[in-house]
Amino acid sequence: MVVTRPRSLRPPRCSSALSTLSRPRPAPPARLCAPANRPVLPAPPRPTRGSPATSNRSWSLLLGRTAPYSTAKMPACIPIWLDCDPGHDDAVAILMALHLPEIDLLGISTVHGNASLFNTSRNAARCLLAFGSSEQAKRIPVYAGAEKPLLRYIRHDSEIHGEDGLGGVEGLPPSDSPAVLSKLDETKGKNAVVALADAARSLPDGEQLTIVATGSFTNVALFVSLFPELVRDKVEKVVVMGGAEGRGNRSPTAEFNVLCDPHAASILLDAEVPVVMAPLNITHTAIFRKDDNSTLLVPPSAIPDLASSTPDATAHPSRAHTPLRHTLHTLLNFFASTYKSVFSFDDGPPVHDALCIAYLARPEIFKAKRYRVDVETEGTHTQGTTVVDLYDYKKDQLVEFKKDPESRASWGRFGKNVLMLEELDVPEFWRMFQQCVDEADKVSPLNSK
Ligand SMILES: [Ca+2]
Repeated sequence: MVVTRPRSLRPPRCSSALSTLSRPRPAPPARLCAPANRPVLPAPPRPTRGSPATSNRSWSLLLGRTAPYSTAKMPACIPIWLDCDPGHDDAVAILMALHLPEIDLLGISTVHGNASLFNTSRNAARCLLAFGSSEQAKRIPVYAGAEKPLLRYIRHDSEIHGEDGLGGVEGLPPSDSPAVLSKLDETKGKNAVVALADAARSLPDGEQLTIVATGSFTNVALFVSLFPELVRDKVEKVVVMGGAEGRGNRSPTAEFNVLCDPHAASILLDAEVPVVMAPLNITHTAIFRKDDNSTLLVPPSAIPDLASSTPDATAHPSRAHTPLRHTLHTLLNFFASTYKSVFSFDDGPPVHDALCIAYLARPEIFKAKRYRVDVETEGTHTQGTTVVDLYDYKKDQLVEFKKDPESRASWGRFGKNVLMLEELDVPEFWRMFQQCVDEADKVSPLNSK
């Protein structure tokens, strides 16, 4: 077999290295971020890890200024496909995928997981319609994918996400609203996995799709099985929320997304494509705390105005500044309540899935390391566990990795197959989130009611 070596892949890093995949994107052809809902401007300044952060206000000012249109300075944009099971943290991922200037969201597919496919599909449409601009709501398709795992019995997580997957969230369009049903009708009867393949195939020569998977991995496993040539030629990498090293959240040792369909996870991890994994170990550090909630309710940029009219607003922001912020407040606080009651997370909920989007936009705020990871598909007590080879016990089996750690094959069955995200600059992550809310505030239809 001829193994192509993507020029985009660098050699694997060793301990405490920044992402091996945080490399400059291929220059031509440049995909330029110019969605219709936002001005085309140079990217905001990015503080390096440990440097003073850019405030929300300075970001807003930068984006709000008028600058001469300059294609030379426009940031390259990452074309992504989001496969998800909304889900409160999926909803945050959708919000950030819509509003981070580095991301170009081409499409959304849904999968069983946090709730039934019926509900996750409707929830994806609800989030798109509520958080995006009218142009994005019209342009970005939502496809319903697999409604059950490859082999296992189906399971959902109403204890954490409510019966419909977005329990406790106020202000979203109802699941049976004409807008939601009309959005889903656009793709009714069409296959989500084929749509994903079409999206990859439609990219210009030299450009590759990044797949983000934040639910069960059934759709993605079917995709890599059905379209290996596209995986090789037109997919840059797959970024997933899932797995863990040494812990679980829906069994003593298994993370929910992997546990829902461990066979699918195994198929994905053995595919010859780079997989970046955000495991519980890092997502549990991205906690939405009280201070984050205060900034969500009333953005710092609004406080000077509020302070002159309502003196208590800065000290006790009890009301959301916009309807969109109220919706996000109810979303994250329902999630906080279930994480507190089920997992005793007293400080707030972790927004697992959103880390995948943040990684693509700002890989420099993460630390990562490449490992061999396998999935326990049959264990009596450990089904769904991700087995992370921290100390290279399997190195003699990794013949493709030893042969050429830059090859696609080195990420497959006989390679170090996962770049594991291990550390995150958490304050910077939350600043990114707040910046996305600032941007969503400008276009969300929730704010025009
Ligand atoms: Ca999810």
